[in-house]
Amino acid sequence: MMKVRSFLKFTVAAAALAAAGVVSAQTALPPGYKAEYKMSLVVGTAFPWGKGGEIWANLVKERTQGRINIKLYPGVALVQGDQTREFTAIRQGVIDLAIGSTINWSPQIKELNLFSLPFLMPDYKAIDALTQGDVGKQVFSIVDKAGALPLAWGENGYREITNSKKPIKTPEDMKGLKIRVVGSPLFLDTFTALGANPTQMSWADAQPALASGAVDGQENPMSIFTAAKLHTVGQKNVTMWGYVADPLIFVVNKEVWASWTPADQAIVRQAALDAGKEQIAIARKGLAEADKPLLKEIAAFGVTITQLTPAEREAFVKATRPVYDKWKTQVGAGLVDAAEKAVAARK
Ligand code: X2X
Repeated sequence: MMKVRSFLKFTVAAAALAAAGVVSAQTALPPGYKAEYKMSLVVGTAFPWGKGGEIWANLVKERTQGRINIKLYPGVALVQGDQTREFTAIRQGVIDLAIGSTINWSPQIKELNLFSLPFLMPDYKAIDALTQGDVGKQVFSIVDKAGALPLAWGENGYREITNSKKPIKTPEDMKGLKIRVVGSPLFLDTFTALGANPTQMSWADAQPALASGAVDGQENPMSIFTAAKLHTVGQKNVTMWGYVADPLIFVVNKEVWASWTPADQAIVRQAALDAGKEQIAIARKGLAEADKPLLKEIAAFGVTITQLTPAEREAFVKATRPVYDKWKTQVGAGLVDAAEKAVAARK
């Protein structure tokens, strides 16, 4: 009786562990594998970005039968919320995998500022022309040399300007507005050129700063705006200017990568490509369609959405052109030339 009961207990416990994907009852982990790998993300699964992490982790777990078990760490928790230190932590192995914004890794990889050059990419086809073409390959080789293995592209999105004070239609409307920006100095230059008063802070600090009125505005993709409910922290004015878009890059720490069998490496790579494709579609949902249904949802929260005419937009392009020219040299004129050509040739 005792024997049967303890056997039952054991099988129930083993089945529970296997179901949880913690241990596979049949297959022990290959030598050198960790029981759990840490994936860093800035935002959680309520956002398209975090959703991409969840999709990638789930595909990997399924396709490796649980040999590679990835846990999500949103809020860049592994670097105490400081998103500008994420890339260094990946390289050092504090983070095993990540889906990171090109903006957040720009302090370590200056070429990633490419995507933050104001008004380089006028539409989604322009982003694709860069990431899915030769420029994307060049950027991946730069990221690789900088110390992490890039596997696939994702997308945060077009970063639109929002504020609590008034609708922005001209650069003059930005005079004196306190705008929270992310951690690349290029953003300080862009907003200074527009007459605003930019202040750099992490995403974690940005939300309370908006809520208290310490800053008037910020810039982020509309999918971040809705998931973070920025209309509840005073952001009642949105201007769709599409000045920059930040792609996301799926990466793995190099030592972790080397510890996996070639078959598992292939699975992780393919899962990143599949998840990236799906993640980009989620990020563009409601914005890539001609009638942009997401904007109607946002307007329903009492938010004023300003669309610029081409002439109005041109005034912002002109005002930021000196910043573009300065940063073209910093990024590397060759890479920017290649990007400009790819954008001009987009289909
Ligand atoms: O901090 C931001 O604005 C965010 C969430 O978009 C990034 O991580 C680049």
